[in-house]
Amino acid sequence: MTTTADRSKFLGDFHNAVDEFIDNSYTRVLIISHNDADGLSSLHIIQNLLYKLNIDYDYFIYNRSVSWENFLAGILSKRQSVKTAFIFTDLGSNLAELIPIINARKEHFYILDHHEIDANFTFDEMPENLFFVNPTIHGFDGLEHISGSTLAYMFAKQIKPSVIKQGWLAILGIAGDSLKSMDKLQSFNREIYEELQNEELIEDKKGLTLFGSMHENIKNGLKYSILPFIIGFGGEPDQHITSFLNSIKIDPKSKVISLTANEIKTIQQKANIDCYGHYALLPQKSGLLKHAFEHALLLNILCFKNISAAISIIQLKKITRYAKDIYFDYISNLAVNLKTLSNETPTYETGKAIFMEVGGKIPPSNWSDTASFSAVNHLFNTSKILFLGGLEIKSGTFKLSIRCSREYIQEKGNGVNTIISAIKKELGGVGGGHKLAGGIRLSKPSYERLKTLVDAFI
Ligand SMILES: [Mn+2]
Repeated sequence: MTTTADRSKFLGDFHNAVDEFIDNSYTRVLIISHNDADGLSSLHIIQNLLYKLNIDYDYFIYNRSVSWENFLAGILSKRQSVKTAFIFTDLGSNLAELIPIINARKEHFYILDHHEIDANFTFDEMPENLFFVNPTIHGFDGLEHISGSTLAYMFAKQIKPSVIKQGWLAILGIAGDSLKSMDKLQSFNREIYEELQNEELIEDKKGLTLFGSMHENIKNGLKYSILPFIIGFGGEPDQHITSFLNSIKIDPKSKVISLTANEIKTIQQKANIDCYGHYALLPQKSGLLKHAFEHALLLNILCFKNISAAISIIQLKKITRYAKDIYFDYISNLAVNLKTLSNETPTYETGKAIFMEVGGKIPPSNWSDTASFSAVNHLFNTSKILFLGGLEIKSGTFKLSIRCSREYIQEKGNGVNTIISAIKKELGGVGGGHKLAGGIRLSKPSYERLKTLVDAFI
């Protein structure tokens, strides 16, 4: 990827958007952002910029549950003013849908996104009032090279250098989107990570990485780590983990981040795990919120449960009781679900696909996240596509979460979204997704046909 990325073309788009934004001296800006940790971090960065510039602003969160047309219908006012601008962060690359809307407006639109554009879109008809900045069209990887919040941060800092103080927000976005240890960051993500580290706005540490539970003691760390999920410890009873730790003379109550180099070595050897790497701490926060990965995960969880709690918690130094309970509920359920899944054999398996029917074993509301983290943790054969789900009683349809690993994409190319389109064309159903993850609902007869035809769609 790095070899094909065209940095100067991307920076051309970027500086053009920055210059336009400065030259137009807008009086009002509407921010539209995505409902996840990366989106909320981007939102806060842009809000901070506008506050510093003394520009009046408002924001809206888009969760993709309605079309862009329906969503924007409630936001675009009858009165159009060239003194108003829209800034989209961490979303807005559905250009086939958005361009006709933007074409009909007078306001300027800035789209700062790192999601891939629609496969069949061609760039010949860009509206004059659209400033589209998306590094993926110039060959950058939207996960490893640049997050939505990294792009928002670069934009804001270019306009107002003092935005650097809010750079820690970009690290939240990176941690939430990339699901990797910080030593794996590349390109712009790496550059801003090092910049913020040098400015002491974040702290980089290395050690045992039990993401999801870095703020915990080692007993809970092994039990509730979701990245990696540790088979044999994850979701297992306390007693089992405690006696293991006692047998290797490690205090189960030791904090994960306080383990000595020798203790880490012993744990890795005796538990047969390989999880050592870099992680980021936010020096101005405490407890769970001090840990960038866990903070980001909390935002992602809250985005689905209580979006206003998610938006307000970014501002807090210390987690609320309410948020802490939700986080613990989530992580303990996920660990148990991943344990259940890792003990299951596929319900049905073909040359290219694995079907896991988990109805009655994992609650339907957890299917999607269980599927995602089983993919990230390679809990199923990574050369195949995972279809996880079952009959949803309330709708009477089969609900499937479809996942593949990044390794699969690198080797085989066809992503989940392409597979879903092929299934819908042949068997009907509703659904969609992106390269690595998506979902579909099918009638019972269609689901049965899918099981026999699946290899033809992949
Ligand atoms: Mn993002």
